[in-house]
Amino acid sequence: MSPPAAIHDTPLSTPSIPVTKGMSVKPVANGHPNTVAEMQGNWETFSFAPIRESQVSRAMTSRYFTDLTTYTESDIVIIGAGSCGLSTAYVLAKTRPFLKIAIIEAGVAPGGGAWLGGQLFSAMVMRKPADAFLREIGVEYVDEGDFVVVKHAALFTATLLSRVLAFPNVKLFNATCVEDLITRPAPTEEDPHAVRVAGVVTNWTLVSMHHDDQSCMDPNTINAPIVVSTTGHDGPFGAFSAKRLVSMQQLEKLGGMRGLDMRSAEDAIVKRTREVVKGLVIGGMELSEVDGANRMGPTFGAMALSGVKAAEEVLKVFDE
Ligand code: 48N
Repeated sequence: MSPPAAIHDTPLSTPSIPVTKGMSVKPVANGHPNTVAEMQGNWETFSFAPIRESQVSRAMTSRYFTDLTTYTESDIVIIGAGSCGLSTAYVLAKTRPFLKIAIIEAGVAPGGGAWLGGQLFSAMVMRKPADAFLREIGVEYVDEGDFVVVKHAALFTATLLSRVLAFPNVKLFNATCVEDLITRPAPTEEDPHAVRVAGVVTNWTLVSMHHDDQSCMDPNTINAPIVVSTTGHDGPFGAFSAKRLVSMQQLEKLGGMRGLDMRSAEDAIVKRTREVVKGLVIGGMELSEVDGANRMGPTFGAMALSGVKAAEEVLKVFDE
């Protein structure tokens, strides 16, 4: 368990963006250039440093499997690297640099539905006070009064992704799918069959998509005392944990996302982000499938602030 909160809470108000001050450059044997400027105009003599294919393989696989071994016992697992999952990861990684945070993303490309603003238009709208999160991570916007506009949704998502990946206590496992939840019996007076979530069951996404046409391809596991599920409301894997809770009788039925109502949807999603069953916090648009909240359509402030709230719900568990 992590040391008491007081030791290392990092307030969000000081946007200390983790930027590498200039990478150390080990000298290469035959005096390669160290700057782009030195290369320009010298292409005749240009060549890359020597390499053997196995060096590349070892550089990738040694790191990946070290990470997999390190994070097989995580403090927190976040399912889904969309705008809500990444916002959750940012807040947790920044305020608790001692917690190991694993993000499991089914797509090769993280980011979920936040690469475009709506109907393939590029600008992204966030209603105030979500502009505070944009200032926190350092994304410029145009202030339109009650809302702000980021010139391209990819600027928000790429900036947030880069901030999250720069934290040393975060590991993103993309192209990896959560196929199930690890559970432990946690009977209550109301429900003797109640469980608590204690981690996730994973597989390569491409494997998950072919269980029907290949022989058994068993999964892997990651243990964690708390899981945050932000798998969105649609798509082939949408609302994964909400649906799984229903099929394991931990939720009676899906609430079913309601029609689009921007004014009610965003407040509801942020306010209701919570620990739905012990050990499992659900946020973002997946929550609309649990509670039957309305959808908000092409505005993303609730995703960022649901992530802020989800992080707060997680820290309650660590501060118990
Ligand atoms: O972007 P999404 O789908 O989900 P959120 O909640 O982060 O953001 C939702 C937002 O993009 C909207 O839908 C906007 C606001 N529109 C609302 C509206 O009314 O239409 O990201 C979910 C991520 C995706 O990247 C999926 O690939 C991933 O979760 N995912 C999974 N990753 C691993 N294992 C799984 N089982 C899984 N299921 C989904």
